[in-house]
Amino acid sequence: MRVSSLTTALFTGLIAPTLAHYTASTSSTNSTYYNPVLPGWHSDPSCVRVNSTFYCVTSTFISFPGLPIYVSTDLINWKHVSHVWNRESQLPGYSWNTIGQQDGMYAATIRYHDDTFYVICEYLNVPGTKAGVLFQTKDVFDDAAWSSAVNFDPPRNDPDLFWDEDGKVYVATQGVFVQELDITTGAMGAVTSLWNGTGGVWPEGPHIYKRDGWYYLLIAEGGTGVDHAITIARSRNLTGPYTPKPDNPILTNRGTQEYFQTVGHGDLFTDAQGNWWGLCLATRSGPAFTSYPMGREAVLFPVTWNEGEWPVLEPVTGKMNGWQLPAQSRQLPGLGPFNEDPDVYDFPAGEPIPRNLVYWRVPRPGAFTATDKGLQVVLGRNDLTGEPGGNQAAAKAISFVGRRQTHSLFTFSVDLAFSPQTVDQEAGVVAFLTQFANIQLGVVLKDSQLSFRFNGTGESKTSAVPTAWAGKPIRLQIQMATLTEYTFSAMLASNTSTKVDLGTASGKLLSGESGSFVGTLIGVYATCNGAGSGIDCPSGTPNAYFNRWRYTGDAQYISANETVPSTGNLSMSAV
Ligand SMILES: *[C@@H]1O[C@H](CO)[C@@H](O)[C@H](O)[C@H]1NC(C)=O
Ligand SMILES: *[C@@H]1O[C@H](CO)[C@@H](O)[C@H](O)[C@H]1NC(C)=O
Ligand SMILES: *[C@@H]1O[C@H](CO)[C@@H](O)[C@H](O)[C@H]1NC(C)=O
Ligand SMILES: *[C@@H]1O[C@H](CO)[C@@H](O)[C@H](O)[C@H]1NC(C)=O
Ligand SMILES: *[C@@H]1O[C@H](CO)[C@@H](O)[C@H](O)[C@H]1NC(C)=O
Ligand SMILES: *[C@@H]1O[C@H](CO)[C@@H](O)[C@H](O)[C@H]1NC(C)=O
Ligand SMILES: *[C@@H]1O[C@H](CO)[C@@H](O)[C@H](O)[C@H]1NC(C)=O
Ligand SMILES: CC(=O)N[C@H]1CO[C@H](CO)[C@@H](O)[C@@H]1O
Repeated sequence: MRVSSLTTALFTGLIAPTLAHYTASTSSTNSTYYNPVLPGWHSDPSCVRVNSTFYCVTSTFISFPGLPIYVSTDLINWKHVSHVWNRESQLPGYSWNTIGQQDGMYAATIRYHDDTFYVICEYLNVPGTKAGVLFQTKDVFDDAAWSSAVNFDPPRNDPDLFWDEDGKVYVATQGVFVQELDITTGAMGAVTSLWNGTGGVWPEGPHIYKRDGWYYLLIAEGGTGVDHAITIARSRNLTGPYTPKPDNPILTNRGTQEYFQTVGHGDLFTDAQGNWWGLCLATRSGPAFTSYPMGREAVLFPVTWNEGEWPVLEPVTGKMNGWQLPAQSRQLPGLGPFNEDPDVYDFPAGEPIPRNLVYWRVPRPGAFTATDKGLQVVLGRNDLTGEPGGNQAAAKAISFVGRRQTHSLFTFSVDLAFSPQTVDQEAGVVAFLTQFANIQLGVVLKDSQLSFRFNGTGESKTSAVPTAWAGKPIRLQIQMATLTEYTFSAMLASNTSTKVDLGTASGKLLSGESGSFVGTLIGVYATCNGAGSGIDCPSGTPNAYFNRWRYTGDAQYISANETVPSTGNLSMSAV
């Protein structure tokens, strides 16, 4: 499948001239590379360099584990080494009381001070809690080393974390305001208004840098859609007054025909040579901005920042040229995977669930277990919308796990062993943006008939599972073979020639609206569709077993008509 789609691309001339994702330029010391460097849903990136290694965090809203840490020494290959928020006990009760689909962990900032990494964030919309959360660790490669949260009460979201030369710590937030923060107690000082931006809506995502005697204040403006932009101001004094750069914004694709839209919300850092770079978010939608199921992804841009001058940020496109990149390397400590690598998961008993698989809120204890039959999933009483429990009860009762769609074109398949006993017991695969925007293909008992149920439109379509398939593992597949459409198929795991396509759905269904801040996850679900009571299915409900989980990236689009292979694929062919 993936070979033929690549071949098609080659023969139709849709392939980029350079076949490597990353090539050192021959004519100068500068390098060529392709965006996004963190494909798939990776919004609001914040990054820091320590020694020769780069560390980034991205926003995750309601999904759990949250706040992934990606590490790289070459700015291209990013290894997913931990999650800052990885245990319920770090923020007891927060997740299960989170109702809105885009509540939870907003934009974070990562910084390093005194041999310690800090990640500061705001967890929005849990009544009765302080929203500010500050975590720390001395070992980013170990989930367990991340601390519980120090809570604080910021006036707005998107906290920055800045150590001034006198050792005082400041938190700037949306608006843009600044306050001193006691990082041990969470106590905050008086609020000062720093800057209202240049007039775009939602001045937010602030980061403060001190350079050559100036405090620089970098922010996002215009909202996180097609008007998004990065603007900057500076002052000799941390609390202002700040003077805007005369020709703001310093980075945007607003009003352009670029494939990469919504460019904004970034963070700047140097490499070990002293050259400046930045990461920000962008959406591969083109100006039409209608089909972009991966949502907001992270892109890398070179920055020229001469002493005493304003920084100059290179415009974001698919093919980039800039400072010489550090030597390509995948030699990094800790467990992965790398963001663009394929999934080859068989869930051996006793092994942890792979790090890049995430849930919608903290899962119920015991709901997902690696067993000798594959990934055992306990059916949730509620369907993926959260009904019939609704709202709060839904928090504990959705059985869903998935990985980010990290490629424009991909193939995902998994083998399902499931024998529903009672009407409406169901398990299957799903392309999931939110509880209100997802496309499902399940195996379900309808009347006394084992059936497929495809739901791509809100109206479901059922068809009988061939009688010869009864009792055998069924391979369910989701594929994007074009930029605009998902195809859902089923086949006998033991004979792929039996493959039947059961439905197609537009990528537009998983773009924006209830999920404008998030991005599509590809995974599996299981539900008894409201039988039972509270948050439990009736006792005796069989579990679903998912095995041979495979996800392969088939192509990355870097413009509406050019593709490049992913770094995940390059790594497999021994670069
Ligand atoms: C950076 O290098 C210094 C000096 O070798 C070392 O003490 C420190 O632990 C390193 N920090 C990280 C995060 O690697
Ligand atoms: C930002 O706007 C508010 C409301 O108009 C105003 O009170 C505040 O002083 C402004 N802040 C700055 C730094 O100009
Ligand atoms: C800097 O800000 C502080 C606190 O707001 C103020 O006391 C001081 O006068 C300011 N300095 C200058 C040079 O503006
Ligand atoms: C190399 O890239 C930097 C950053 O974009 C740019 O400032 C510089 O002009 C480039 N040099 C050459 C020789 O292209
Ligand atoms: C189909 O999915 C939509 C969400 O995309 C949901 O609102 C609807 O309830 C689902 N229908 C069924 C029968 O599950
Ligand atoms: C596999 O399925 C195809 C299509 O139904 C069928 O023609 C073929 O005989 C099957 N092969 C085996 C070994 O059962
Ligand atoms: C891609 O599309 C652009 C804009 O529509 C066009 O100018 C360009 O020639 C196309 N390139 C290829 C390789 O088809
Ligand atoms: C999209 C892409 O480049 N796919 C390639 C990934 O690597 C395999 C093995 O080298 C190739 O066969 C694919 O064509």
